Amino acid sequence: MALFNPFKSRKKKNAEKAEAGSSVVDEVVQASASPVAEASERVLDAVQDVAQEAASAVSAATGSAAIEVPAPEHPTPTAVPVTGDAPPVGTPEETTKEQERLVEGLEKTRTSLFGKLNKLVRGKDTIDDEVLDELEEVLVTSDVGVKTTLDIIDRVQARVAADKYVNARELQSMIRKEISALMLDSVPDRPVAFDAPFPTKPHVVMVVGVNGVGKTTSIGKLAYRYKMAGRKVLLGAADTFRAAATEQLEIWGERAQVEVIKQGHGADPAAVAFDTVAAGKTRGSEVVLIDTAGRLHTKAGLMDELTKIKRVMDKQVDGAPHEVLLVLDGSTGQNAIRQAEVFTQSVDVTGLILTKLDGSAKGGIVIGISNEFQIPVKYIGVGEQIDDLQVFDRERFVDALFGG
Ligand SMILES: Nc1nc2c(ncn2[C@@H]2O[C@H](COP(=O)(O)OP(=O)(O)OP(=O)(O)O)[C@@H](O)[C@H]2O)c(=O)[nH]1
Ligand SMILES: [Mg+2]
Repeated sequence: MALFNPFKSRKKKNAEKAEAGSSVVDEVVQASASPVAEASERVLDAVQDVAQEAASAVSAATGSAAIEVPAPEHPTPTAVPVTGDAPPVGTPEETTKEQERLVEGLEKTRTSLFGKLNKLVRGKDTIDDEVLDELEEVLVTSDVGVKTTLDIIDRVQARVAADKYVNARELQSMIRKEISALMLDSVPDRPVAFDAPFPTKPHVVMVVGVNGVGKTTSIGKLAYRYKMAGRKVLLGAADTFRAAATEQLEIWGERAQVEVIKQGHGADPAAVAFDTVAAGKTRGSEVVLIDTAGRLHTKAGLMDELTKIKRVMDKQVDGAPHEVLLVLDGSTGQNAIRQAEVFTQSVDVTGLILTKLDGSAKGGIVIGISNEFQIPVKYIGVGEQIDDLQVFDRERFVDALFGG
């Protein structure tokens, strides 16, 4: 496997840095602008352009607004199982079950990361430049992300400089502490607990992301969790582009036993969002969750549409949407980071949902993404069932990642 390692040897790098005053980050930027990276980016863009144009042509032919590429595959509504044996929300039994699911889901990431870390410290007594170079490679290739890797290395290096007696065997517990410290917590205005009070009624949440990442599924799971916590929830079917998107949300609404406001295929998504927030107000809903069509992060027009949807909701309820949750498919590694980059530039993303962590070896992405974009990871998806969404808890996550 060709590893992405933008780093040179630490000694060489430090010498060059002193000489030219260049920074490690500069090197990384240059490395990512290499001909290979550029070429692969062009291929990706070209594929996306072709897909987008095809979607536009279909939309033009059908007379609907050309807004998005339909997701390749979708679950047949009855295919998603609902567990009947879920322990009651918020109980110790539920906490244990959630931790087990997380440990299970992160197994591949844990095995891979551990394997690399163990290999790294084997036969070494001290943390020297060579160990730090290898640690950089381990973290970058575990999808932790370049910026966060550098942050972790800097902190480890500072500790080593301050305490000469730190040895290589302690490296794992140091990394564990640093990882936990780097991840952000959610702010009180946007609580993660399903029974926590909101400052505004209704509390409006818009869910965005590229195609097929798990937006609608996550909304269904969120609705269920809020409902189980005794909250009054309303869903808005503002994905009016993809055929059967409304029906898919309605099925989740039935499962979670919450109502869905819809207008149907081809309607203006901003109008649906407006109606939903208005209905939420008159019905006394506490939480309003707005589903949106999957959109390619590279298309400015589609990103502008989100701004319009946001604007109309604010006319109904001050400050709405109070949260914009960006859903990222955790199994796509660096591609998810690229999506986050563009979405955060266009929309004011307030929180992240990382889905499909079950069975993925790329769980390391969770570590870097919150630090890289300074946005908290709020929820994680660990399966397709209705109770497979967890509030993100960094301690619990690090425990599941390192064991113990
Ligand atoms: N294994 C697993 N699958 C998931 C998870 N979340 C969503 N999925 C699956 O991902 C697929 C796409 O989910 P959707 O919720 O339809 O995705 P979407 O982002 O709404 O898609 P579009 O509306 O087309 O943009 C479905 O098959 C889901 O069951 C998860 O946490 N784990
Ligand atoms: Mg959807």
